[in-house]
Amino acid sequence: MPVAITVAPTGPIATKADNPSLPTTPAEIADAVAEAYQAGAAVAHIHLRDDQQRPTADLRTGREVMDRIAERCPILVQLSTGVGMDVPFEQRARLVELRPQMATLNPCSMSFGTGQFLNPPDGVRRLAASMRDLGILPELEIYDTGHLEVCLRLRDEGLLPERLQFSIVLGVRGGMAATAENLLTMVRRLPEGAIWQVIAIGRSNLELTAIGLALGGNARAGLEDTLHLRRGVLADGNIPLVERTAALARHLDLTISTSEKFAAELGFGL
Ligand code: KMH
Ligand code: ZN
Repeated sequence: MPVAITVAPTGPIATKADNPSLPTTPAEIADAVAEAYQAGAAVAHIHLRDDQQRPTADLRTGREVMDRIAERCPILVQLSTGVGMDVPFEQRARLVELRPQMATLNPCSMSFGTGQFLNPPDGVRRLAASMRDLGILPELEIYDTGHLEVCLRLRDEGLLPERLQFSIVLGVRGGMAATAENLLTMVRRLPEGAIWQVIAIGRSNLELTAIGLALGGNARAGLEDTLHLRRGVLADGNIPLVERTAALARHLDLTISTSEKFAAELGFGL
């Protein structure tokens, strides 16, 4: 199966003070996504920022970002319902009203760096049900083995599609450490036929992305996951990170999926 690369141009925490190339306005985010599409990304994982660079779940901002991306390229849009630690769950959940093709679903609450990431069980069930009803594919963000068990339970209750799509998140303080051993443990526990990728936060981004590709996973690249191209060297935008991931895949003799092919693999047309 060809490898789908997801670009994650902006996350919930860093600002331009951390890396001046971080896209934060709708125009900057759309530019970054369009360039990443040209560099081989099939999916864009999107966090929204307000004009003070703070994470927001504002629906108008979301509409503007989605429209600007659609004007530029046919990439699959995956809205983050994680948004940012300080945005209340119910506001975050409303983003599915924008009807992206995909959206993240974070199944459990946890400590997240110095903050707390609240995903209450009843809210998660409601969000999963609205994604199902609106035909939005959930990307299940699992930061620990227990998160996977919760997802399997939700699937058994009919709240998730039969074929699950996971992001195995490594390196968040509060979740699993970024080690090859943890990744292998998670991959072994995934249900048959699952689609998955590694999200490797911080220093081990390159190594764990490479191991994920070698194990048959998809890959994610972008400033949400690492601000650096290598130790001590800030990435000059998202493109060097996407290009690096595409090169890794090619060196491993893997073909890179298009948005259209990945949409077909996921069972919907573009
Ligand atoms: N940065 C990720 C590890 C989401 O997008 O749904 C956490 C996150 C979740 O931002
Ligand atoms: Zn995210």
